[in-house]
Amino acid sequence: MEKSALQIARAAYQPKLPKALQGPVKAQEGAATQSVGNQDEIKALFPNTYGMPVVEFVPAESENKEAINVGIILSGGQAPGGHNVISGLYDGVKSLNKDSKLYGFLMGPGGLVDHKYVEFTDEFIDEYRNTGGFDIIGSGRTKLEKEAQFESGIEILRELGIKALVIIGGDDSNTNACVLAEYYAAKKYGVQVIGCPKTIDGDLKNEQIETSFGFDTACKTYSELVGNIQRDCNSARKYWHFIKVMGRSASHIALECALQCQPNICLVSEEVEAKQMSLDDVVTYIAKAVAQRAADGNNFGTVIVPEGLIEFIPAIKKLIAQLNEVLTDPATGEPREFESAEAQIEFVLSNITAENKAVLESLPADVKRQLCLDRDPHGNVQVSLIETEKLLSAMVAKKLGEWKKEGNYNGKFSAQHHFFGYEGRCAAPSNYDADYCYSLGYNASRLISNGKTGYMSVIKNTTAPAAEWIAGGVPITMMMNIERRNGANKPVIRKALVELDGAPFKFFAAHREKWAKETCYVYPGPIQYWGPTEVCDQCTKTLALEQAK
Ligand code: FBP
Repeated sequence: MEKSALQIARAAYQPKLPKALQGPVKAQEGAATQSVGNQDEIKALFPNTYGMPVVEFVPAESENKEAINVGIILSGGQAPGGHNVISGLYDGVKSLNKDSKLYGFLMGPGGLVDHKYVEFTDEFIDEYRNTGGFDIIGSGRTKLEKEAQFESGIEILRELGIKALVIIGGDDSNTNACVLAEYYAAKKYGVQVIGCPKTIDGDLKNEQIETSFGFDTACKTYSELVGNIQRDCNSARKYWHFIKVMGRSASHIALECALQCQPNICLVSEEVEAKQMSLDDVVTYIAKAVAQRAADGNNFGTVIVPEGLIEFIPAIKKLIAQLNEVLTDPATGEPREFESAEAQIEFVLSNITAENKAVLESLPADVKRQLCLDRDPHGNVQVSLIETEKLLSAMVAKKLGEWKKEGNYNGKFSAQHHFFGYEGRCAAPSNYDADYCYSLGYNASRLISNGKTGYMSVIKNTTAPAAEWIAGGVPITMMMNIERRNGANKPVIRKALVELDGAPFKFFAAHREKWAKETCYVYPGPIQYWGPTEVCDQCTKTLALEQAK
């Protein structure tokens, strides 16, 4: 594979490990744990993996050095640092015993079910150290949740002598990792399952997980781009830029970009929902800021729009909830099949309430179509396909036109649109993500050698220098509760949305009026890998504000 100069230099970077993982470790166990909600139901569903203690690794004299064969799966959307989780796990199992083997299942969980895999070697792994992307083995969104899949999986695991499986994924994939761990434990198959917290969206975090990997690099990549646009915007002074950023549900990415770049406007879906804002309220909010800046002679600005916004507007949220119900076949729990898109739309229109139908009919034709048709394999609306940034700017233009006629606005409004998503998901990992991911992978090897299953690999205290990071594991059941998903009650890991009383949002809320009126853009520039710590080794502003004691 041909490499750029940066890739060659980056390959030589040795990711930092917490001090506790630099030699032999032993597991220090805490008290029995409870799930975050619905304790009795979760306990009944996970009798073999419920209530286990939180684990912290501390230095030991010696450790279990038995050779072990391990498998790894990348699940869901790409996130910078995935290759370092794999190289960390590889180095971890090899440091235990050079005869240990690591296998990668290809193209996501489907690789386990279909028995498609590769064995990692030194040369193979070395090609991918500190690089972005998931292309080392590919990723996929196949849901691993059926007994037949688990049984097919065990066949290949037995054939390869694999005793532990590491699943790198977001909340849904880690929930499924836990279901698999429980299944294999109940059947006494002797295969451990360990999860690893991944998603650029940043919504897999809680008391135990400080951040999901990839969030840091993705936000820094988007912030560089937002900063570049702001500089262009402030140079030409003639456009309003509507910038949508990824985040299927939570607005953490939008908020982090706002904290880094100080745009004129940043919408936060969670606030829109809490304030019960309608689409028209959101449009009026933006239009007022545009009009206020126009009155000051500033016919330009930037608006950051979170990808998931549409799902948080209460009337649309209600509509989507009903769409999810009617489009799921109650007999199988699977999406209903239709002969054509038209038949699907027809079915939807005749099976939803009059109120929801009115909301659906009020939306532009393409948005209406996307809501009715497109679902990912987890049954979620594919919000990345909905062009919210264009929808909003068209509605703002219309409103300003009305105000102009009434004599309440006298500016110029010309919009540009951007969507930053795929640009950031495979970026070369920042030093933070390179170190964090390598540590997560290496740490997973110690969870395995300590016999754990149904645990998520966790690294804490990450606002401190890497040597002071704390390594360990958290039982996945501890993060679960029961939620309604696609027409059924399911055990799931609770998704972390932006907390409106949390430090990052409060900081933003305290500054946004000034940022809207004045032009106080910050231009963060590209990620730096070499140089002073305050430039190269910083965590996100979200994490710094959250962890500030
Ligand atoms: P994960 O939650 O699987 O990490 O993926 C998140 C995400 O990047 C979202 O931000 C985005 O909405 C979605 O993936 C896009 O998915 P796809 O790659 O299937 O288009």
